[in-house]
Amino acid sequence: HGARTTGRGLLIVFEGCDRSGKTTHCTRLVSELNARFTAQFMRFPDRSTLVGRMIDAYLKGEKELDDHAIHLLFSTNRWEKVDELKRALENGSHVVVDRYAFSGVAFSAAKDGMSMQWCKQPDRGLPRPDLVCFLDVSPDEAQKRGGFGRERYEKLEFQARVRQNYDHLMDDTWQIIQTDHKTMDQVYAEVMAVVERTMQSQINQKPLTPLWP
Ligand code: 2DT
Repeated sequence: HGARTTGRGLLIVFEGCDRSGKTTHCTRLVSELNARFTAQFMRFPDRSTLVGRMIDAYLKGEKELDDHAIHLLFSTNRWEKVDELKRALENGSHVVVDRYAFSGVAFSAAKDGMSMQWCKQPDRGLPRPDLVCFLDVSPDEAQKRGGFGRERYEKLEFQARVRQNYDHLMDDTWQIIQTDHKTMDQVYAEVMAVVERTMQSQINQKPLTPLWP
């Protein structure tokens, strides 16, 4: 082996509406990356922490919270993991994240009286992903895949507003992958193609930058 020229790990985020297949593709990507590199999986909300348990109770409808308060808890749940995230990346591990600050903004800002501008502030300064894989699914197709579950937010009209908010968050780090009328393998091949392209861009030779400067 020659000199170590690998740089830091890539921060790869998956976003999308409910039933878009994020979790399936994240899990597969992590295991395939692990065959060649080291890769780690993270997901938000991380329901295992104290804050995560409050979020879980809120999502299940067992607990009521003001819209601002729950928004800040989702953000806290990311900040409490930021050291672990940065350490993994600096140690050269790729990190694949199932939902991130974009979900935070897209979902909270879908509520009346919650502005996108306000919603972005608590997550300012988190590491900006190198790649955001946005898995797009139409409401029709989502319904065919078994419909929405019982958690808060899993309603058609709400998901439509979330989808619109996502449009305002996209920038050149986003790759939109249409999942309607495609098999899991077809979608995954597209995921892998954008991941490979991101690796070839050598962006991991550059330091991490903060989100929403
Ligand atoms: P999962 O179904 O992926 O566990 O998500 N959400 C998520 C927010 O409202 N704000 C956030 O910051 C995050 C990360 C999206 C549970 C739900 O929580 C929503 C769906």
